Amino acid sequence: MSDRRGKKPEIRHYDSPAGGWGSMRGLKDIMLREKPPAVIARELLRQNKPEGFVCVSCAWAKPAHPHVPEFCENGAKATAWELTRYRTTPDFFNDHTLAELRGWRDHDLEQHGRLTHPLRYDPATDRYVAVAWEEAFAEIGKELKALDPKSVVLYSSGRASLETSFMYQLMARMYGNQNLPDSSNMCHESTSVGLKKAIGAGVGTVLLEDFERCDAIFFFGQNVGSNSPRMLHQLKQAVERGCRIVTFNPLKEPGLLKFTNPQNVPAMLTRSSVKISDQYHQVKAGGDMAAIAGLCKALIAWDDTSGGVLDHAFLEAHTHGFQAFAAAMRALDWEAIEHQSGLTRAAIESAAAVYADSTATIGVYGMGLTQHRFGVDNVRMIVNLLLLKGNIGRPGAGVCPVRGHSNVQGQRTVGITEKPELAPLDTFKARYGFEPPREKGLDTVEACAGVIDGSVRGFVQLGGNFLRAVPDTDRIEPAWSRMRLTVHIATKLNRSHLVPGEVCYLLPCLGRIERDVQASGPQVVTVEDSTGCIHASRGKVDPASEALLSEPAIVAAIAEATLAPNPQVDWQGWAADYGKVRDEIEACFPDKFHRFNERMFEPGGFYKGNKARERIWETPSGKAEFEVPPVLTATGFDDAPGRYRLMTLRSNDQFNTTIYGYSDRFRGIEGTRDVLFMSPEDIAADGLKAGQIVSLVGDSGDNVERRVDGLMIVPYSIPRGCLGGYYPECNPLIPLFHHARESHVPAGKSVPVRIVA
Ligand SMILES: Nc1nc2c(c(=O)[nH]1)N[C@H]1C(S)=C(S)[C@@H](COP(=O)(O)OP(=O)(O)OC[C@H]3O[C@@H](n4cnc5c(=O)[nH]c(N)nc54)[C@H](O)[C@@H]3O)O[C@H]1N2
Ligand SMILES: Nc1nc2c(c(=O)[nH]1)N[C@H]1C(S)=C(S)[C@@H](COP(=O)(O)OP(=O)(O)OC[C@H]3O[C@@H](n4cnc5c(=O)[nH]c(N)nc54)[C@H](O)[C@@H]3O)O[C@H]1N2
Ligand SMILES: [Mo]
Repeated sequence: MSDRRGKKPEIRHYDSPAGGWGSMRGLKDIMLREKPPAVIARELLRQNKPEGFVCVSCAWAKPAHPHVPEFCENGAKATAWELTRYRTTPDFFNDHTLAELRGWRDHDLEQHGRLTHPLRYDPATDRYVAVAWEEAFAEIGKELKALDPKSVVLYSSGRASLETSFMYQLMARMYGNQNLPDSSNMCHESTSVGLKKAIGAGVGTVLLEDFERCDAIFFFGQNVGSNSPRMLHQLKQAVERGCRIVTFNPLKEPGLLKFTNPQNVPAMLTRSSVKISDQYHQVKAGGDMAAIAGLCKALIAWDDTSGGVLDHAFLEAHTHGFQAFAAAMRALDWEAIEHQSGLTRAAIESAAAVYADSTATIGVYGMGLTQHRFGVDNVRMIVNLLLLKGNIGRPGAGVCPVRGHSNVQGQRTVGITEKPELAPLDTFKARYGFEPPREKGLDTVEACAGVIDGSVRGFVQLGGNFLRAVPDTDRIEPAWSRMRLTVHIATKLNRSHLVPGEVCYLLPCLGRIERDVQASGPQVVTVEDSTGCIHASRGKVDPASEALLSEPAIVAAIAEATLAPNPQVDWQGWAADYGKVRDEIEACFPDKFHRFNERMFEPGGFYKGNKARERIWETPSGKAEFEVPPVLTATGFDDAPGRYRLMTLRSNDQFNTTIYGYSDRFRGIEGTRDVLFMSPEDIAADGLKAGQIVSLVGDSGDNVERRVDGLMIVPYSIPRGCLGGYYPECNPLIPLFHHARESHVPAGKSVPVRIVA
């Protein structure tokens, strides 16, 4: 049972396009395994449609005029995973103690199926046992009331709807804290901090229509083929129009090389594909700041000699700090840029030439920029590059952070934040008649530190798999069970649920694809995509179990059991009619959500707006800010003999800690996740062999042993000194303190490690 992988590990060479037949096979495999009900075909056609449901996988934008099937291989996998026929019932827990289940793999825990009944942990037998909902809420309320609110953390993973998220943050603040970390803290928080400082808005500035007008796309550290495959349609169309894509990524990612649209029958039959990246630069992990500095230096030099390269009118009217930035770039020497980026001057200049020729450029990025010690500075650097030619706030141009979870951006919009300045606290106070806490709450890293030092006593988890997603997992797990209270609202069993506090509840909820009927009738929820557009989502499938409650209903019941009655907050009334929650969101965030209930069905979503797109810069200087990069390498540690930079990566067969299977097709890995990608030159230099099993140990010099064993060496096209391994298996190697300065995003893309043969 604990190993369902079956297949023997296999390493292949992959040179097919992203999408294509491989994608159809990937989909077939999961359909056969999950055996979702026949309605699946109908559901897939409703995916990402104005009257349908919003995909539970990534946050990529949903077009106003969708394709007949507007889903990708991985979106379809996510749908099948939620609609699976399998169930994890209370009986299952009769047969398995938590100690035993802790020996199971992430894949096997979730693949066992949907949770069906509310469960309470019984320490006497080390098992979960069924409990009535009322009993669960009453005891959770009693426990929360007994705890100091400052010692309780209310985490959320970015899947919960705007309605649930609004209620959840209000509950936290009425309870008495803003300890509201969310998955964004491990993800695009470097964006929220960096873009806010640079352009006054913490989110991207592009809309889908900009992809129809750009003539260059600069792509940094985002694996589109696996993690936002629907975006390949926009990229393919752009390329076919003559747009040039320049990619910076340490790994050759097939999704960024070529693409066959699996929905295009002629292309499938002729096996023809479109080349995506015009140039592909294998920058060193953490070397982007140097690479972008090289681009900027080249552009500034060309402009100094012959003029006409930079947009001086824009720089003059709209930016602050250009002269200091330009002077710093002029002063850099190419040798340092080449050394720190791992790219030649000629390669960087050829990329700069594409940018110089472009009239409208989009800068796209993902975790390859944000998850570094200098992740915020990486984000600032991409803005520097765009500002040089006025590429923000103009049709076809802008900055495009590709968000992760389907509503992670939206949660922040409606108040899930530990930062008091980002929530309308005075409005909450006036509208709901309570005194909201004003001090900063705990973010993810601080919450982990609090669990370790014992100051965090209670932990509520709205979705997600915190204990598996965070760094330094081997240090945090032992401390986790010392907490008094742990409460999980979840759809499937995962590692976080298997390490109970003294009192522990596991509360199963409806998924977004399922029908949600409340006292006022069938409900609709809303989510915000990567481009700031807000969409309605209507579930239609029969719930996995009759005992499930919706997330808003669970949050409302916990709030009622915990908080003193408040005539201005009608928790049950809100849970009975989500339209009323949307009225509250509209009242608290009127600039973004006016006529919310009316506009939510607009095809393509309604745009919440972004001042930076209109070139209104909400920064202290009132202009877009250049930043002189403080360093050129984002790793935050020095190179040393034997020390490698480990990048922790997603495979094509997972959604974060949800492991669908063991096939990373694009990278040629089948049947295993225990691999280490390494350059053939380094393998030879270290006296190692392809296929050899090695261990990784942490090398951050703090005298804590961090170790992951049993990794098979796979020769791969990756710069020397860099390694690739999978997340979450490699998370024990990341020290908790190794995170982005300013944003506290764990620096999972350059972890200092050594190889032990
Ligand atoms: N199918 C699927 N879709 C997903 C997810 C999933 O797990 N599965 N997760 C969702 C979530 S929450 C998120 S945040 C996104 C994540 O999507 P991505 O942002 O694509 O994140 P990663 O897969 O971690 O990989 C980032 C890419 O950055 C590259 N990289 C690593 N280090 C560097 C560097 O220093 N510089 C540069 N230039 N590149 C680097 C890696 O080679 C890799 O191609 O995807 C979302 N969508
Ligand atoms: N080393 C390393 N660590 C990383 C990363 C990395 O690249 N490298 N990436 C980071 C990033 S970008 C992110 S976003 C985090 C992800 O961290 P999380 O968001 O905490 O983790 P997920 O794996 O997305 O959560 C999966 C669980 O969510 C629950 N779930 C699924 N659907 C629903 C639903 O509809 N409702 C509820 N209530 N529960 C649901 C299921 O029980 C499932 O087991 O991990 C971070 N950790
Ligand atoms: Mo993420």
